[in-house]
Amino acid sequence: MNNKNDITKPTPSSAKRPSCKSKCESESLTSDINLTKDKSSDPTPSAIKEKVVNHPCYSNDAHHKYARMHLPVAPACNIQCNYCNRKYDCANESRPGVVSEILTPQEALLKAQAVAKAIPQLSVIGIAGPGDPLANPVRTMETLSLIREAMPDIKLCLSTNGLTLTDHVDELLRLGVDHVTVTINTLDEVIAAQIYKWIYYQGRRYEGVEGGRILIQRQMEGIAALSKAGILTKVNSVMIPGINDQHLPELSQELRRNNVFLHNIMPLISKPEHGTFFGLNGQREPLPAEIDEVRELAGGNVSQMKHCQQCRADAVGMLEEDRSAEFNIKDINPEPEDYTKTMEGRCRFQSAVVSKGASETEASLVVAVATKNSEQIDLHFGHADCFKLYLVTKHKQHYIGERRIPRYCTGDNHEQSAEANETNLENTIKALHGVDLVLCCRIGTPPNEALEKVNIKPVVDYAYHPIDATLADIFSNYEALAESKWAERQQVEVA
Ligand code: CLF
Ligand code: SF4
Repeated sequence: MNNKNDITKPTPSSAKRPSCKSKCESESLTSDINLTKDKSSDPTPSAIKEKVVNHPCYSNDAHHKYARMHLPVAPACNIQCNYCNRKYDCANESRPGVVSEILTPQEALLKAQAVAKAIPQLSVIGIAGPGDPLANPVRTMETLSLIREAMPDIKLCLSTNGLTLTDHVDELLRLGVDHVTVTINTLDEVIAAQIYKWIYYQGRRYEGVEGGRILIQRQMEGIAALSKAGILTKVNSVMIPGINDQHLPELSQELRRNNVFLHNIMPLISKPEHGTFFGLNGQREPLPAEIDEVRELAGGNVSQMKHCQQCRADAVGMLEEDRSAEFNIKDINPEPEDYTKTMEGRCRFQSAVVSKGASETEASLVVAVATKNSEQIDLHFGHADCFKLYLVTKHKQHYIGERRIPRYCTGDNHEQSAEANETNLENTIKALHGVDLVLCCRIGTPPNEALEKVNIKPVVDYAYHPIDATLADIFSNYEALAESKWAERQQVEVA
């Protein structure tokens, strides 16, 4: 039995049927936010909306328009789940933990750039295995860092069992990982003992209830740390009939208390041919009606994801498809073209998607905004580490995505900063490729000149104005610029 006095064990309140019907389809996420803290540093509704609007897993609507890819750089795992066997690979099989090849961080970057070019819908790159990304921290962080530096228009995502999550939250935040998924199957150590064969923690192997207790404690500390860091957190739970199915609504109550944004209750995959403990021992999979019932109960607490495809750890493409077989590393050109060119094509494609084709038939402007809260133009150019990109036509404004950059202004030490600033400025200008206007609240002379040189117009006239109202107003002030850029583009296309 559980030891109720054990301070390492979370203490969920008892499960009960929610009084309201689940209204939590993920398309309504932006208006149904589970963040309950009242701190001024919390993300604004606009910031959260922009985080999820083009993430295919976090938004039901986005998965019809945007693609994801997983980079299989993390072979090892620090726990053994009874539903996982990473030994077997079958190209026709789609389940977590399965991959056709393990990549080095450098190969992962090559593949990521090739996929970003071939699939302009690609908005997010995640590391999800085939083991646990954080049981392979060096390979995982190096890969994330390479992608962050070379591909400013890509969102970064990570999926983990949570055992060592707290040790890495600061680094994930520094690398601009906005979305983390933690797989939590139970808060009860007795149930955990039936799901996990062992865990390996701080140089020791733990089994049974003891292993379960440590894992649960670390997972809950991990999601608390993510919430504190402002990283959007999703929890995946594998529903195992007869083991944790009745417990999942109770788990979702605790997730709500920890500001988890989205809960993804996934059916157990359990076939003898997969060679897993559960598969070999006849553990059955849940029926669709059973999953619906549990999601309905849990949905009263946390928004439910219902479109998960239980992707392979090397999945590529829209969620409903897997194009991983088209992108084997041996077939990828080891000399990729300059990513700025790829990024320009991707921006144009994504502009057409968000504007439903308007950007291809009329003059428009791509506007980059320096903003802390996604509601006002409230950042100095040199203090931005991310610019939000919008497409503005005569009649409408649309959010496209973002460009992550190294902060131009790095510190107080003058000697060091001058050199670092120069490199950062160069990278920032490169990352803004394809942008027409930059809105910020202030800008120094060197960046101002550097932007003008590459035909990007810096604008400070709207400092501290609301973004929405500014974008609605700005086209009329820069219509001539939009028309001349449009004419230029038409000429290039004819040539
Ligand atoms: Fe991958 Fe997971 Fe990021 Fe999505 S998948 S790391 S959040 S980018 Fe998505 Fe695939 Fe389901 Fe995962 S459909 S298995 S939930
Ligand atoms: Fe497999 Fe993931 Fe469980 Fe590790 S954490 S055993 S990789 S399912």
